[in-house]
Amino acid sequence: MSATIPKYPGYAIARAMVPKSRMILALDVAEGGDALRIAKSARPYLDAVKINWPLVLGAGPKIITKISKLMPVICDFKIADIPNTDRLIVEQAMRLGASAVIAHGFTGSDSLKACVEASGGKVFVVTEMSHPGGKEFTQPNAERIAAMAKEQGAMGIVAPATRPERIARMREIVGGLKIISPGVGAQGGRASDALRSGADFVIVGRAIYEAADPAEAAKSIADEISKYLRERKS
Ligand code: 3DU
Repeated sequence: MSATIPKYPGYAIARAMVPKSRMILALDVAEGGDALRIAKSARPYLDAVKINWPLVLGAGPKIITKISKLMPVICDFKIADIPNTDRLIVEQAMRLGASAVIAHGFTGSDSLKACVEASGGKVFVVTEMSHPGGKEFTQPNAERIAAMAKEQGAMGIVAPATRPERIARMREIVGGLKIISPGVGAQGGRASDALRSGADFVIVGRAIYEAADPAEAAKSIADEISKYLRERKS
């Protein structure tokens, strides 16, 4: 694993990213003021914020920098290009303050290698997607992609909370890599089921940012998680 680029602002935060709540907010709102308000109010219940295209296109790339001052930011750009373009995208995301990026794996090992090198290893690789269509093309290739993520020195993988049994299968393949799992709430998955199956963090979007009180919604999922973690310990 290459770790040659430690100078980006998010790098130190990434090293400090230890699981507390085990929850990552998918902040898919398009307006910067809304994004900051929701991130600030839900912050006590979060380990990180995931930023995707809706917010970057709506509020501009500097929103990554602003939110990275509150919490670690994972840039979910689903990077999927030739190695050189992948490297250029990752460099910009890290320069803006991202602690990690999300890349697709289907583009192959050379593309993933470029992402790993450009981020100092801070890449999560999409394996099987959580929506119904994720079964068509991503599921048949997910196990190979997970194995490649491990071989190439990625930090972790993205696996579906909508199919906890698939998280368990991915865990067998990736060993100690981090697993982050979207699909909790609006897509029907449950946080405790995802964690029980081997996820390290769950990703929650609409169930928090569309709620009348996002902090309260985040708290209720955080409570479910803490209850599960207490039971697991005892
Ligand atoms: O369904 P939600 O609103 O909780 O948002 C889920 C987020 O996770 C959203 O940003 C989506 O782009 C991302 N994601 C998936 O939902 C499924 C995947 O397989 C990968 C990422």
